[in-house]
Amino acid sequence: MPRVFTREQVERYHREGVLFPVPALSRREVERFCAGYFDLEARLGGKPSAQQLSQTHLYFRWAYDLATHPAVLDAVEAILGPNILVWTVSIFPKHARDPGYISWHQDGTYWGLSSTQVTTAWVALTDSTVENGCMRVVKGSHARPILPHVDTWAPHNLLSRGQEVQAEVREEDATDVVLRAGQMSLHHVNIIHGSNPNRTDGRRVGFAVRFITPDVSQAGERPPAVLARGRDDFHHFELLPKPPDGPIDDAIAAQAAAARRLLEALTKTPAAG
Ligand SMILES: O=C(O)CCC(=O)C(=O)O
Repeated sequence: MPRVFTREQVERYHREGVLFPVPALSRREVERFCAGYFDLEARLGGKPSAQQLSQTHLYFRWAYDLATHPAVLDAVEAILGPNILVWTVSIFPKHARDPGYISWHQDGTYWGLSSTQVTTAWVALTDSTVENGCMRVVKGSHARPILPHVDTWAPHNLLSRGQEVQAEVREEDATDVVLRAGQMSLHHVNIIHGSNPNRTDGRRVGFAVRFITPDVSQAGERPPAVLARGRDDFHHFELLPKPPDGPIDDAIAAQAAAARRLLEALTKTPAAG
């Protein structure tokens, strides 16, 4: 197993439900992945929603290469073990002075997955700061049971239905996950997390890769996944290959359809996202 973390760091992840900052990308790699993302964003009209931006790794080579980057996978392997699937990918952009925020929530509430062998690598494509609305977490909250959530439909909430956990989160219990471009965090599927609006003139972009172990299943028909490392002896997912570097218009149409399918699948679970 690649040793990217000390035993203490792995234990901290399991105790706190989050680990950061983890180095992942070089400056050149950040430039390459940002170029891929900003091109896609422009082609989608300049301000696509997070829901429009899911599953990019299945159709764009740059997004596949980022989701399966060796440094990302080495870190995930230290948490989940040698057999790893990319379940889904989401991108969370916040534009300059963007009022968009993410309410406190637990992902495990609405993903419809059969176990908590799930971790998210949130890779910063720009600096992610307190001022521009970095992710925030409540350390240790993943150890509590899944709490009730409501759909608020709040207009600037970046989650599809504005899902919000029904628990008061005190400011002093929140930790800011501050990252430089190219660094990432890992967070547990049940940790309470959210983020504030962007109060700066620059943008904030996070590329979130959701990883599972192959024994995990998802309610519904065999959804797509990517075998990132090791083997899959369970066959709960349809394993898709690395996407070709083909015509971008075809890739955009196929990705839009996949994003719609994922949203529909998640909408079938309570308090969906
Ligand atoms: O990008 C953010 O601010 C929050 C992201 C998030 O909710 C997630 O990755 O699960």
